[in-house]
Amino acid sequence: MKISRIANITPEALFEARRYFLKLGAGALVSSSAISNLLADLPQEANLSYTPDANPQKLTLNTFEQASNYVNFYEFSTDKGAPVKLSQKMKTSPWNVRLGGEIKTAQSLDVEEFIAKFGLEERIYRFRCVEGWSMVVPWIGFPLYKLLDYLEPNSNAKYVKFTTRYDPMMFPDQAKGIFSAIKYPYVEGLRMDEARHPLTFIAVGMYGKRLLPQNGAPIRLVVPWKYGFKSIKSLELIECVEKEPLNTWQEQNPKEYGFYANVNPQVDHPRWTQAKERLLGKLTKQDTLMFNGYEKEVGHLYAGMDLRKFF
Ligand SMILES: Nc1nc2c(c(=O)[nH]1)N[C@H]1C(S)=C(S)[C@@H](COP(=O)(O)O)O[C@H]1N2
Ligand SMILES: [Mo]
Repeated sequence: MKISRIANITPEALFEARRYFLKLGAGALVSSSAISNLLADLPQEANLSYTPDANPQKLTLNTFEQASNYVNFYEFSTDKGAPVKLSQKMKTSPWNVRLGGEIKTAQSLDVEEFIAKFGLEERIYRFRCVEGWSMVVPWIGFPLYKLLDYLEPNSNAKYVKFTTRYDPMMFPDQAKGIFSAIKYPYVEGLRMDEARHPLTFIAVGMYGKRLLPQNGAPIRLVVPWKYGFKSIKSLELIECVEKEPLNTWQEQNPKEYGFYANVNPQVDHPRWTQAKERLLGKLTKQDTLMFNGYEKEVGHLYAGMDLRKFF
């Protein structure tokens, strides 16, 4: 098999590439990062292979253009459109994610290894930004519980903490130091039961292709029942931890943003209503749904909690 002939970087292709090198007898010398370096030269625009979402709720998708041209990615810019151009040169492959904290074996995995280990499926989810806009996106990735099962968290692991890459050469706003828009690296967190919920997703693609840089390439979190800021982009580190992580937006402004950030039309932001939202591409607003329409699936996680206090 010639590596240069792999059109699709599927799990099968990665395994075959690995087998090919092992056959060469260079096993000990060929690390997984060497393989991902080779795969990095392959065209990233190749379609991914994945199990499609049957879309039982018949959600109407936003267009790829809408979802990839109106973004929030402060590491590039606080502007909604500027990250599109500013992120064009972002080098997203090879890309290792470190895995640590209260787990059996600390390690790091390349994005291609996540794909090979956990497979890919599509999830069509509503996505609601705390600012009051929303969209419907077909993400490609795998549920976070698959990674957590593999990492075997110990009994101290009560939360999962996520950290975006810190690389001022890659991210212009990080290079501004004390003049940056927010404190970096961007951090997020989930309670372990939230992290293990089957809806909680790690995305490497959308609309059948790899994530574009501006959407958080090459690997990001997607938590569909929470405000968009929980869905942290361009992950560098995932840790299982004992204490509730102080997430970036809570640290930035604790009166306005909390840890939970569950979509809730009944609890307004101090400066605007959360009862309605503007779906990208629409001129009129629509009602925001409790837990962004996922109340049946996730409501039990918050039984007995005062959602005004735990906002
Ligand atoms: N690292 C990082 N992750 C981030 C952000 C960010 O600025 N930096 N913005 C968040 C916010 S506020 C939203 S609404 C979503 C936007 O995702 P999208 O641009 O792919 O729509 O990403 C979230 N993840
Ligand atoms: Mo957001």
